Order: sequence, then C-alpha cells, then structure tokens
Amino acid sequence: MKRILTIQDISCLGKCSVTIALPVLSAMGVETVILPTALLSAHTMFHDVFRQDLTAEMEKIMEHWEREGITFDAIYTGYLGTEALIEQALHAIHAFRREDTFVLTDPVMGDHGRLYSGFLPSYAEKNLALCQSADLILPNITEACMMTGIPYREDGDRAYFRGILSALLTSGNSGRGKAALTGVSLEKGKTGVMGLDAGNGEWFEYQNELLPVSYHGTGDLFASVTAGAILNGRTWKEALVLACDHTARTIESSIGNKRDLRFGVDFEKTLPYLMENPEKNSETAEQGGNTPHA
Ligand code: PXL
Repeated sequence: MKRILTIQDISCLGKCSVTIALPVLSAMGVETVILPTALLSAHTMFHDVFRQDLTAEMEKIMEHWEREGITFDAIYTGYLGTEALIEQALHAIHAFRREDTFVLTDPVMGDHGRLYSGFLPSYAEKNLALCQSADLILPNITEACMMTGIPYREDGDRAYFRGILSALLTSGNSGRGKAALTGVSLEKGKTGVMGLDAGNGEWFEYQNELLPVSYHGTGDLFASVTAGAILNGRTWKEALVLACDHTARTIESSIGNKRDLRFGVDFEKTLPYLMENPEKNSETAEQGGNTPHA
C-alpha cells in the first residue's frame, strides 16, 4: 500500500483540509499520515475561530518519525497558515522525501482576487518557495497571480492563463515541475484546469460544466483526489481529469442539501466512486466530462 503524508490544518467544523484528505485518500486505498499545522474550532470562513498553532508540536512529531526512519511515497501540502508553518512544511519535505517521493502542493491562500484574512503578500512569496520544491502544484488563479505578480483578471483568456503558468514554472528552480491552474474557465458556462509540464513543455486543459454554487472545501477535495490518483498509478493528466469529474459530481450531489455553504460539500456521498478500481474510475471520467486536450 502506498503511503502519503499530508500537511495541513485540522479544522474541527466545516469540512476541509484533513477532514477531507483523510477519508478521500483512505477510500482510494492510500495509507494516509497526517502532520497537522494548526487546530481550529472551524475553518476561517467562520468568525471568532479558536486557533492553536502547532509549529512547535510539528517539530516533535517530525523528530519522532526521523528516529523511526519513516519515508513517504508522496507528500501533499495544503492550507498552512503562517510563514513559520510553510518553513516547517519545507523541513518535512527535506526530511522525508526519497528520490521517488512525489510532492504535491496546493498553495492555499486566497480566492476571487484576494488573499484570505490574515495573510500578507510576504506569505505568497514564501508559498512560491514551497511550490518550487514540488513536483505538481495546484494554485487557483488568485494564488498563481499572488505568486507571480501578474494582475488578477476575472475574464482571463487562454493566452492569459498560459502566461501565468509559464511565469509560475520559470520562476521555479527545478525546471521539471508541473503546474495546474484551477478554476479556469475557457468557455462560457464551463470551468476546469489548465496545466503545463515544464519538463517537456506540454500543455493540458480540461473543462466541465460550471455549477452555479461555491461550496467551501472543494479545492481540498480536488487536491486529495489528484494525489490519490497519482499514487494509484495515473498520469498527472489522468489524475486531473478524475479530480475535475469527481469534484463536479460531488458538487452536483450536494446542491439539494440547502445548508450554509461553509459546511462544505457532501463528499461522503460520492466516496464509493473513488473506491472502484482505477479502470472503472477512468471509464466514469470519460463518460462524465469532456475530452481532455493535450
Ligand atoms: O479549504 C481551505 C482551507 C483550509 N483550512 C482552513 C481554511 C481554508 C480556507 O479558507 O480557512 C483553516
């Protein structure tokens, strides 16, 4: 069984980060180890949240694992919260990455052209350093703009998105990374991803129907499915297609729930799709979405 380390917060209320990553990755047959960055009474879209930073505790947890000689097949970082916590994530990558460990980073810090509350521009700079250590990064348009200094546009076209991806990967130091920009609309009424593999210059795009509702935590669902699919042997493009289709399917099956969107999507209902074998998943993906473009 493949083993992944996920580094992100535990938000007790409001499905996101670890409360999505653990069940999703487990359903996909991946052993999931958590390194919590902070404990919050609820994610930060709620008000007056209780928050306990775990920077010092992370140190102790990592020291123990180092004594045990633990390594991981993949490391997936999500919401971190402070620059010191990004530093800890970089430390974990350095300590537990083997040559073949796949590192996936979702530089969670903003949406709709703005950083989430509490984040300063220097947080974006630090997040760029983290992204430069990753094999695949999954920023949304806001996050990619914050990291590259490119002005955010609501109405970007293909050339705009390509410019962002090129800037993101050329500001990296590895030259072999891949990036997939999420929340990209290339056609009215559609949404999806655009990707670039800096190693071979290959572009990728995939679109689904845009659903008229924005639940919290869908980015974490998307990243978790991508990570699980890659560990199950999919290519990065196949993993992104599955993640797009699965996220769309989950939003669709949540629409009737009539709850505050901050509580998140009903990802529990669609977990069985992820438990099917990989062949079955890709059949479902092909039927559910549009043809991916290389
Ligand atoms: O879903 C991203 C996320 C994760 N964790 C916390 C958050 C957010 C987004 O706002 O606040 C604590």
